[in-house]
Amino acid sequence: MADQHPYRFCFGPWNISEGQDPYGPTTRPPQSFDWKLAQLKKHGFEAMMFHDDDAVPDIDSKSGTQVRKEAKALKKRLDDFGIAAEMVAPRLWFAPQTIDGAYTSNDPKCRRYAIDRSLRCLDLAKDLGTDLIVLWLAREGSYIRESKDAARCIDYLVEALDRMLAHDRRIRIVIEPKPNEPMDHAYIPTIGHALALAGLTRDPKRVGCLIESAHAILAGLDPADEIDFAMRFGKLWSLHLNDQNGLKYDQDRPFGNVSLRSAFDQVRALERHGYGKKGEYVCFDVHPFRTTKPEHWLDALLNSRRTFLRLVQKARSFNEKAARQRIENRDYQALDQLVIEHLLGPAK
Ligand code: XUL
Ligand code: MN
Repeated sequence: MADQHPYRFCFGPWNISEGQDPYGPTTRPPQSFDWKLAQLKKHGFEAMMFHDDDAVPDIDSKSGTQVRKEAKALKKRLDDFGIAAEMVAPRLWFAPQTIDGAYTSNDPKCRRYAIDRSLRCLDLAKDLGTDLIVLWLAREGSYIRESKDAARCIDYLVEALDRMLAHDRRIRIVIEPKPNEPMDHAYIPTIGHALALAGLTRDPKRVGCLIESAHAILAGLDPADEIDFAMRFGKLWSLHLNDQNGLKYDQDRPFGNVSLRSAFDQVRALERHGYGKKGEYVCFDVHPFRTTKPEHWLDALLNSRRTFLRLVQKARSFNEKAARQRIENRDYQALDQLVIEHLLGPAK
């Protein structure tokens, strides 16, 4: 069993969302960034994740000097709160230039925009004191298979990653795969794809991955197996825990609330490999239900952390010897029930 070590937790300002969905408007009033930061601190989270424009709103319309000034002011505010910036992610799915993809757009001007914006994001990360860049490749894929050359798109992705790796020799890039939504099919749907792409870059050592539980489930994969796979390569540098009820839209539900057993398996995999020992954070990429009242706004995050910590206890108290015996006896029926009884706890 891994040493007892405290996990450190993190979320992003978008996880205190206002309830909007494609069919209806917000259901909670907007809150300021300062309020969100204060909530994060008050509830004992130690870091915040940022999209580049969470950190500097309207970043595209601002000069380099202005972005720098705002980044430094934000860094000071974070320092005052004793909160770290876990990562910065370029939001490459909002701007008109990314309608047909960002790095893989068919239009060279749009591809240039995506790379330029990413390089600015690297400078911003430096000012915020983090070396971690997250790439969720939202629009890198296709709706219409014949509209793009998928092999050439891999070359475009490598070119973009290479430009970033050359721009700042200190940064590390993590790819967050997701198989669909907004695209019909994404070019980098799984951790296997992400690590294969990393291998084509100029410095594979600085390209790793981030697993989001819901994204793995949407790809028809087991998130715990994805964790084991990434950690076998020493490549799991960040994590978005949440849950997902089947193959639907991306739900970002609280961790463990759909499949407690899958959440247990994810925690067990993290424990087995010592996730967090090199400073990695456990981030929750969860959204409150649309029905959530403002006074319960933080509950999706707090419940996810509570479930996570309870499952750490469950992983540490799992009867590994009994499990091994059942494995040796090829009695997986009994192993199956051992897990269930352990999760259920003692009968009253
Ligand atoms: C999208 C998603 C993003 C990334 C950050 O599904 O998970 O919030 O985590 O860009
Ligand atoms: Mn995510």
